[in-house]
Amino acid sequence: MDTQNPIAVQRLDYQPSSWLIDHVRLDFDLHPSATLVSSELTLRRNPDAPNAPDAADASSAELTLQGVDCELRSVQLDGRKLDESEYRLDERELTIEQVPSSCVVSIVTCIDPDANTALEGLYRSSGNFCTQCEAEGFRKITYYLDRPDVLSVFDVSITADEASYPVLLSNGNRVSHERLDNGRHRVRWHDPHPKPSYLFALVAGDLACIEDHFTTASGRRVLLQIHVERHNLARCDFAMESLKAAMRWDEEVYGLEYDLDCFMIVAVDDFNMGAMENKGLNIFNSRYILADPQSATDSDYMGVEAVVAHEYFHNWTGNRITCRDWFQLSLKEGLTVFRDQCFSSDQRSATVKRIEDVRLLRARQFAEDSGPMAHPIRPDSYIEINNFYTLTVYEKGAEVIRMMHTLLGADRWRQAMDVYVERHDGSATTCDAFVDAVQSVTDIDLTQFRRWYSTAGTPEITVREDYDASTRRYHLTLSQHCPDTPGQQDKAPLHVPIVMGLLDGEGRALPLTPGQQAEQLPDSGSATGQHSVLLHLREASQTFTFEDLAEPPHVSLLRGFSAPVKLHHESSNETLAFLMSHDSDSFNRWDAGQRLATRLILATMNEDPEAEASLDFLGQAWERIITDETQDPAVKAEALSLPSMDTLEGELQRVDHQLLFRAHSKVAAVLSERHADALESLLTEKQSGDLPLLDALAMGGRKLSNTALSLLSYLPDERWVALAEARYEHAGNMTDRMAAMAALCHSNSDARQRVLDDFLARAAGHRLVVDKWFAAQAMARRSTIVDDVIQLTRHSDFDTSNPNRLRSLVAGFAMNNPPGFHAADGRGYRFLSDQVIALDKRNPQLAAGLVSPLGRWKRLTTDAQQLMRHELQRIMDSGPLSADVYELVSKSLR
Ligand code: B3K
Ligand code: ZN
Repeated sequence: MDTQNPIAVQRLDYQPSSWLIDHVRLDFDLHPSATLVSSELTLRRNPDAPNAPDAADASSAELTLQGVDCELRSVQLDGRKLDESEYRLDERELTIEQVPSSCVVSIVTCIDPDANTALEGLYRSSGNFCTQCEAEGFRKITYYLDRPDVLSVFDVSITADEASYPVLLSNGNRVSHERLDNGRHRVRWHDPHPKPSYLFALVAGDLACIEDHFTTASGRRVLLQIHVERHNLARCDFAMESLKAAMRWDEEVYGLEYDLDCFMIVAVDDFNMGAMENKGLNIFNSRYILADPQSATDSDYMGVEAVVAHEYFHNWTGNRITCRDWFQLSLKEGLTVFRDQCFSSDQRSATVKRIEDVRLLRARQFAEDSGPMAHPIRPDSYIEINNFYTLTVYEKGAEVIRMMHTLLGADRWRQAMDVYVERHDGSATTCDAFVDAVQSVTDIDLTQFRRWYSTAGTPEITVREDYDASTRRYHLTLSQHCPDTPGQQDKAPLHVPIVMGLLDGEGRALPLTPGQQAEQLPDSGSATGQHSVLLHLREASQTFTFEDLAEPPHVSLLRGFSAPVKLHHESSNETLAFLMSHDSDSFNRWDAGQRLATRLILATMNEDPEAEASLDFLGQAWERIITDETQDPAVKAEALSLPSMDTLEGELQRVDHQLLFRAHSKVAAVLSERHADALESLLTEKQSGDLPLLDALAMGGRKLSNTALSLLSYLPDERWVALAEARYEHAGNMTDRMAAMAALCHSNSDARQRVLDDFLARAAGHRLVVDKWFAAQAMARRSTIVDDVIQLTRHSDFDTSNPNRLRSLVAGFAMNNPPGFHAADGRGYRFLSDQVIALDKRNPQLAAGLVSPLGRWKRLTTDAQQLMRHELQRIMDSGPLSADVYELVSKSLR
């Protein structure tokens, strides 16, 4: 693209398409470096477009189709081959000048899948053909109206060499198979559901599959297939179980059934993201399908379950009801993330799931909100849409949906979803239309709530408490403010649902009579709901009064993290420790511990004498947690995990990473020292070895003992290395083996190398396991880390053409190793910018995915700022950039 003149697309410029494609026929003649794609588009003018002709008007008009990197071989209009003078062609578009109001356009293009290193459009992975079309990859296959609001019925035929590509797949139902005489064969597919081009998929390869069936609530028998390379066949069972569980859950919770005769998943090794929800033919990064005890950790298993469910849930929220334009991306992504979060939390511990999701939001999404790319969940403008598949659109988008769920309660929420599906099934729509559907079932006025869709940044809520003994009244004043973000100043207040409760001095929940401003929680039957009320914070500052309290209460705010905000609440050590023990809301018990730990780490960093007192409170609380036999071990593990460096960064205006890291490590070391005996016995205690691998208790036990190990790794090597090596040797599963290796990577011991060598040898080339070997080393807290990482880029197993491998080392280092990445001499920054520059030429999306750690310079110390800016500038000056990298780097430099 012309980086001097990037074209920004604006949300408010949306216009309906002038043309519609009712039907498309696609014929693929597959060859690795010259695939012929013949298309036949049945077009008509869109009656709903501005300047649409009336029915009687048969006059002709211009037709512009998008196409990139495809060689145009021929164009026909209603069967007549067009002369070059009858159309215009440039690098992005094909324009046919005079086209009658309804017609058939036939196009032949030739594309080169083997040269496609960007992994967008049609490409090859491990010798097999596959596609990735969202957001705008279809235009790399043929010229088309490549936009999500043009929905067509697809008929696809695929012709390929039968020996090399015995399996030929596309969306919908298989219609026919024929053997041709030259060793080639042809399969035809028909997808009855009109869909936009971004949901098109094709796969051709030498694949094996596992099969199962699912009978829908209304009795339709659906064939389920997971296709993988033959040697991976034994690793697909968990993904299949997850798929069936997700299908059942969507029927039970939302009444949504699957709608085709077969549902297929294909796993490929080279994939830019997690997975893709193509209609009836999901294509996955193999890391979200393949799992067995020897190669996958518990969290890998959970990742498979969540992503399989997420892509399946898109069948309704995304595919049947899709986005009108890409600014509406959160319509499908925020909603579908919310749905997969609820699904996962129904499978096992809801508390742990909520904690994990909030950790991610605070560590990564809050950072996005306070950085150069801050944008609302419904962005207003983009240069490259692929840059907006962000944590904001996905995770904060899910929080916005969750808030509506909280406001309505589960029953009303289901009604809202029913209305949404009823109104919009089979169409492309907007976030506004979604909220309209929600509004139609509730008396709560959502006008102000809609600002969540247009406001960037994390709102900050400051808390003030006043108790008046004479009137027995307790006043809670909440003030909200949302910091300025690029292009947005002085933001209007949001409607923030605050779920809260009050506790007396004994830790008993105080009965709250909902007054004018506080309401009974709609889901008052739920665990959180019983003693909680819902406050609607709508003003910049609002005081809520609670009557008839004999003593000043302890307040528990934002239960279950009822809104994606930062809370500024000056609570004493006593109060936080009290809430850690007594809050009836399990999420807030955990969060009180996080707040106490944050206070302790920041006080340690500032050499504040207060640190001592916080340490005592936290230390005693940990003692109680460790010895509490009744608690879920997974929840205990969360309670014994300190807030991450990224989360702590979010609490600071200016960050000195080395100082923060030293304080973080010191606190970890002191706490480990205090509890060393208990932590060691957590490591050596009888593990729940007999329980089934994925039993919640067994998983929780592993999580707890591995948390203990990770804490011990802050002590001098001689205290824990032997233990870790023994644990590695006796590990019966990948979770324990990986945790022991990761801990040993921090040490300077011989054991480290022994274990690394052994791990790599055992991996025996299994790609996902080798990725772990790189990732564990990338995260090491070693003073030589930058050199170690550079050295690893020269390892024979390092491969920049495989996104998983590249990310495991490079993103692993830049995003999960703050002390290494922020090395004072700037070599961490230099390493990353070198990678971005080199990668941008091959795979812009992957390169762009690495840029964000370089965008946060404004919050660094002056020296670090200069070093980081220098690297951004170096990328900018390195030659023509992709639109992807250009957009992120130029916005980061502003
Ligand atoms: N919709 C895809 C993501 C596409 C990313 C394009 N750059 C997967 C998902 O969110 O389910
Ligand atoms: Zn999605």
